[in-house]
Amino acid sequence: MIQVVGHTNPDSDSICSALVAADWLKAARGYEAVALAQGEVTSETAFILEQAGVQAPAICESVAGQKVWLVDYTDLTQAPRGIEEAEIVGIVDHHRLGDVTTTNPLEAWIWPVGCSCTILYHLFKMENVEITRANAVLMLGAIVSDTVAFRSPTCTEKDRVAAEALTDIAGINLDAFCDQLMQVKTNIEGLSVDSLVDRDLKKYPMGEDFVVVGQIEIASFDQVDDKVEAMQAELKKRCTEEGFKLSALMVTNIATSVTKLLFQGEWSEKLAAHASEANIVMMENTLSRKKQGWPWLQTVLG
Ligand SMILES: [Mn+2]
Repeated sequence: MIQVVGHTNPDSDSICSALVAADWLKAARGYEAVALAQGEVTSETAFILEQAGVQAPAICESVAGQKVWLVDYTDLTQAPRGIEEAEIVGIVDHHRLGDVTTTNPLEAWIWPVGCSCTILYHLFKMENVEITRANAVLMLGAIVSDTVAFRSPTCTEKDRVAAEALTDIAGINLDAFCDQLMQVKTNIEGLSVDSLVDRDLKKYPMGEDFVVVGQIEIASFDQVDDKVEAMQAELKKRCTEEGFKLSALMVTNIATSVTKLLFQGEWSEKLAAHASEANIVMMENTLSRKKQGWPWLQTVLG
């Protein structure tokens, strides 16, 4: 049995890719496979699952001694417990190559596209496997989410081709679906500050040290004005309690493509020259952590 599992603090792509990849492994390869998640789904993912009529994957406890297929990451810091004693048999991902290593040859599909589900769509095509409506909705939802409705600089022609074909199979109105999904994505009402910081928090190794960078997407900065102070306090707490050299949160306004980067920690001084006010950098035309936020931080922290 192959355990197909996405990254920690799972986003929609991580969940949808795990579900779809498990189906692809069964249909295209005849393997036994099961999708797992490293945490509860967000309300955005719940919306996509509901549209698809699919249940959320079970929570992954430990993968020690198991065959594992990674979707949407290749960093050990984002992998489940027991990964050192697991056999990684495959990868579908669209991030920079991380630090996983394997003992046996593996199947690795890593493309510089906007979404892991885009790669999966092309794998279904490659193997001539029929795409069900449920899987089409899951893949489309992940693509719309990851590319911020095709507006992110991470979005490629391959994502657009996949989304167009999947829209036909899903039989839905793409514009309406994008609007609905963006609304759920940017709705942070009733969410606690620590859950917002955790929501999409990623841990990156830098030499011997670690930094964490989270991201939340909103439709207007008014939504967070009264939360910034508490968010900064929460970021500071992460540094003192967990020893991170920097903890940062990209607060991204998807309506204007402006990101407010909040940051705390010992390495804050490296960012001070770029700050518009204490512990805040304003980043124009910035939607993507992978392609914009994190590369910029790496250079400045480097
Ligand atoms: Mn992704």
